[in-house]
Amino acid sequence: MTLAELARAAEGIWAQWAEAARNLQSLEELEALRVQILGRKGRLTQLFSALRELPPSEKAEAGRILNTLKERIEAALAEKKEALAQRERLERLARERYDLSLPGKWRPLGKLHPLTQVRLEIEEIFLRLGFDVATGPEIETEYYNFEALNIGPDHPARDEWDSFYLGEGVLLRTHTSPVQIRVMKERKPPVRIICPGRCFRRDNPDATHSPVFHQVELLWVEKGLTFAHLKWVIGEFVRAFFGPNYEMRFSADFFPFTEPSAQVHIRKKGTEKWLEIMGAGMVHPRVLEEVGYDPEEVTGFAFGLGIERMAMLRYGIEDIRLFWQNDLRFLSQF
Ligand code: YSA
Repeated sequence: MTLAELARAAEGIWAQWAEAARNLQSLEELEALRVQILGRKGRLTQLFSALRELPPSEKAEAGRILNTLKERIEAALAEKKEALAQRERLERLARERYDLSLPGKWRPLGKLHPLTQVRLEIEEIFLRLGFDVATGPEIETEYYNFEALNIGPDHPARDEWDSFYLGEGVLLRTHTSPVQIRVMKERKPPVRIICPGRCFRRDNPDATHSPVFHQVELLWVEKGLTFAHLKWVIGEFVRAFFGPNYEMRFSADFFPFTEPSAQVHIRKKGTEKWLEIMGAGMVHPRVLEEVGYDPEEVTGFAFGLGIERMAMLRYGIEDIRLFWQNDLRFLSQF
């Protein structure tokens, strides 16, 4: 190849670029053109290889021609690339334009079940008072559910807790009190816990009873605890949960695992009706002995309240069955 032929070929390449560049529609087409000219086997690259065939005296001039062409094409390519990219950007923006006047899509937000909300609130109150949360199994043995709580095999109190038996000596727990026993057997005093959980009784469903319901048990065992401490804790709880407009009263009751035992009632100040909210009492010495504590050394108190009952009082709900019906009109109010 001569210098003149090389210069003509270079012009031909520029003409090819100029012609093709006019009709380019996309960045892909631009890239294909770049490869055709500047790629490893591109026309200009091949022309650079042809430099070798020229006599040394012409090489410098030929090199200048090719480098100038290369720079021009590269600059034009960059300019074209920017223009095409800008065009594609504008087209995309036009395609993706949002119509802010369209109505939004309503996505309903999930919520915690009202019973869960009430349980968490009760837990929060007692956590602030320094209690830990403990849990125990829903499938229990007669020993933990009854015997260790001083409810012997023929004790009439067993009738009050009509139970679902799963097998010999194994049942669905009828209250959260067995968790007291499990925790006391594991820990040394002082013990300060609450145990929220599900309970099961063969109670016919009605406005205030459900065969499955929830309780929160509280237990505090330490040196020197008296009934006055129990009254103080319950008073703090009633104030925190129901507010200052409620008053409480205690009346005598009987539980085999507490002595003395009491029922706690509350009522709105200025109204007539007292409502029972929990059973409570000083832990029976036999229960303390059963778990290996010395009743001469430590005393304790406990109570058990129904979470459904708390929620019904708080929200003025008249029928416990509403909690289980999964009716969104009911649930979405909480
Ligand atoms: C008493 C003294 C203690 O030192 C510790 C705990 C207790 C409570 C005892 N273990 C107990 O279960 N007592 S209870 O039979 O009266 O139930 C306590 C609460 O559970 C009731 O006040 C009620 O709110 C709730 N409950 C009982 N059976 C229910 C029910 N809630 C809904 N449906 C049922 N079938």
